[in-house]
Amino acid sequence: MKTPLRAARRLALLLAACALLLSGCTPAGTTASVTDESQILLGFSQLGSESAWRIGNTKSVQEAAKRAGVQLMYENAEQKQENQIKAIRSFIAYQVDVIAFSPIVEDGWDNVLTEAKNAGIPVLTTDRRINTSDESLYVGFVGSDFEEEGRRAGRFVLEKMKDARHVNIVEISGTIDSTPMRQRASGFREVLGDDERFAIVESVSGDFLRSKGKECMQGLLKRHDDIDVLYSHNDAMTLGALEAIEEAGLTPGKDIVIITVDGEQAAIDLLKQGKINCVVECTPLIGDIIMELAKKLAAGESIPRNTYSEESVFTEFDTDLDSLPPREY
Ligand code: GYE
Repeated sequence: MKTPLRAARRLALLLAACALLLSGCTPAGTTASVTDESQILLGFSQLGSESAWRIGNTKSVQEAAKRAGVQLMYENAEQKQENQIKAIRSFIAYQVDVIAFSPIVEDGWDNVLTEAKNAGIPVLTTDRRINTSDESLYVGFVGSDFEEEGRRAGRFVLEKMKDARHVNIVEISGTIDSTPMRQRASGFREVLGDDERFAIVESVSGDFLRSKGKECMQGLLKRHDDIDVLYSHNDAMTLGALEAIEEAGLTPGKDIVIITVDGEQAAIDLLKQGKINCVVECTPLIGDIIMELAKKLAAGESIPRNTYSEESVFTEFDTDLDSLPPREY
């Protein structure tokens, strides 16, 4: 069944490439080139470019595809679920071998993934997860353990504030209904448990964006004059929040303890300067493992249901921060 479909697909791609060559342009965000028959074709729907993390993730996927000899159809959904759904439909129309996508939110994928399943195309979710009652709609997940990231943030609060009698915490969370937002919040709460010394006085969503992180922090500082700890779900929002804190005449890292997630270079630099107290690592560098899994799927092999990245945590208590190699994001 695969051979005639593949031939038809290659022909469609060839015609599309010729048309593009003649018109001298390429469609925005699409990478489709015609190469040899043995290459697998992977459709990858990225959710957007909201943070340095995301940009590092896109780069990791694109470079890994080249290294692995995987032909990549890449689409950027610019933060819109409907664009991701369209991209997945176009991958199905092209009869790609494998679909990988980083779902912006967890709900709302059943219809399009049923179409992929009916077309016989295996689907891998990368970075974030989906919520579905039909677990057969995707074959596997590759990315981070966000619950553990939340727990690591919570454990740092316990350590740092061990002598405090009462701790007021504010939280700036990621995109509502996204996996990292839900799980980073729940892992954090799991560790703080019902220890009454710790009060999460307010939680607001900054959508993983630097500008919104700043706006959120400005609002939080207006509404609360006794914030001890900021737990921010990503570095981009943290960078914005730090601006708001400094503009309010406070010193981040001292007046307010700052905990952030991702570990981009900018956050590590601020940790070294004492403006951030704890960086929970979340790596976007999952391109190589995505290619490995995609090749297995294209060959009809099975893959693990979950593949997690190995991650660490960097804090003001570490003595070897200066020996950290430069970050790739
Ligand atoms: O933490 C954030 C990005 O889904 C893990 O999305 C990813 C998150 C990451 O915008 O910076």
